[in-house]
Amino acid sequence: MPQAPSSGHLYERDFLTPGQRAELVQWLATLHPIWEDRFSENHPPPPGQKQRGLLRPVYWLGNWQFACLDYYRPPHGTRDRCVRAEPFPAVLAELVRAIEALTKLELRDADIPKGWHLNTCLVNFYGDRLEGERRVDVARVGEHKDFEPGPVASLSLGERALIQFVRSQRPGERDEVVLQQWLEDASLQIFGGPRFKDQLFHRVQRVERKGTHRFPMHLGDFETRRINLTLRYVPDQHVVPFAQLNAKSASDVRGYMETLARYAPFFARELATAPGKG
Ligand SMILES: O=C(O)CCC(=O)C(=O)O
Repeated sequence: MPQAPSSGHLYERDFLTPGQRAELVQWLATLHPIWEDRFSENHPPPPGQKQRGLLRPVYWLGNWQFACLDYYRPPHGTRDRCVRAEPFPAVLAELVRAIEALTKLELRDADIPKGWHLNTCLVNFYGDRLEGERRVDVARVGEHKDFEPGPVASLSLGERALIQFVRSQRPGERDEVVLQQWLEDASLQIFGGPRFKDQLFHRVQRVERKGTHRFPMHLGDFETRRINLTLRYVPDQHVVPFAQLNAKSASDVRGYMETLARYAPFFARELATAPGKG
């Protein structure tokens, strides 16, 4: 049964049936996730910051929010940020319908914006990166907010992860942990409302290393022990085909699109219809 339904945070263990889980894992194994840099030529680091890679490989469905385009940040950062991407596979589309229905049942109407539907999926891969001879655990995410409007749902696969919702304190003081939750294999978490979306930050503090889960991904040396799918809503008018992206942003992400197109015909078609092809 869902916990704490009225608080804006809901956690359901064993949300996925073994059949759904197996189908999801089988589909995930066909993906070729990419490593993105945080900044780019036309979106350089702000003063005092340096170029850096994301800690984990990612894959997006519905629309791709390239890190160098700085993600979707309404009200001002909505244009040229969400690039049309592949649709959800059937198994995920069916889960999304159930998750949307559950969200509408359990969260307050006031916390669900008009037109809200889960049309965006970020797939995060957590594990160890090989640096020379050394395995480096990069299975964590620093505190941040998800700026897409309305509730966010997240499906977890693999080793347990500790997610914390925190309140920022003054510089030099430790953040206050307001709620923490272990996210187990096959579980669903939904959070929404002003407290969880606007006031608190969230972070993945660590991912267990029990050795019970390993996912065979197309990720070379990277050893994946957890996969998380976060489902979000971007108003459809803010999702643009690559061909309609402004010239500077298109130039910044063309290389990623070309890498994706090696394995996903969808991206090859998007590139083929874009100005400056070939
Ligand atoms: O991996 C998770 O459980 C959460 C990921 C996350 O915070 C995000 O994608 O914004």
